[in-house]
Amino acid sequence: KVNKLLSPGLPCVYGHVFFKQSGPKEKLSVTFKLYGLPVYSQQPRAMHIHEYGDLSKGCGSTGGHYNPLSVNHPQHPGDFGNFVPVNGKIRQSLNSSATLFGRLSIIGRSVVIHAGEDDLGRGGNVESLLNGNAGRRLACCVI
Ligand SMILES: *[C@@H]1O[C@H](CO)[C@@H](O)[C@H](O)[C@H]1NC(C)=O
Ligand SMILES: [Cu+2]
Ligand SMILES: [Zn+2]
Repeated sequence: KVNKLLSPGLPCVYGHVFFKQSGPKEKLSVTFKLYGLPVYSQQPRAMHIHEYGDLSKGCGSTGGHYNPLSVNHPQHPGDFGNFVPVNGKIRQSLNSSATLFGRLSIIGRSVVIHAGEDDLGRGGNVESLLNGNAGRRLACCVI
């Protein structure tokens, strides 16, 4: 899937996020291949699964973090943490606690990459426990 952010003045991030899980009891592997970040910047960028796969108002209509169990950030199933681009690219894989199966499936939701760093719940304010104060939404796509 490919989607761009269309905010002027922000990097035009594009690429793919691959999800692979061979069964409901197996681990979900997530591979990020993202491009278009500033080549000389080592700014960490937060990535999350957001609740809605609704891009009708760009990344702004994807809602907050997908939080089916009503827990604090960064315990949401799609709290992927921070990614430091290398030469403007993020190419990384991780194992996630999210799932493609059953009632808590992330299919139809969205992935959002933010302009800023995720404070991982340590920001000392209410927003920190909701979204990690990760800033503007650079790009997003539907899972
Ligand atoms: C994901 O889990 C598998 C199986 O436990 C392991 O072999 C692999 O190294 C893990 N991948 C990452 C990126 O941590
Ligand atoms: Cu987010
Ligand atoms: Zn979160």
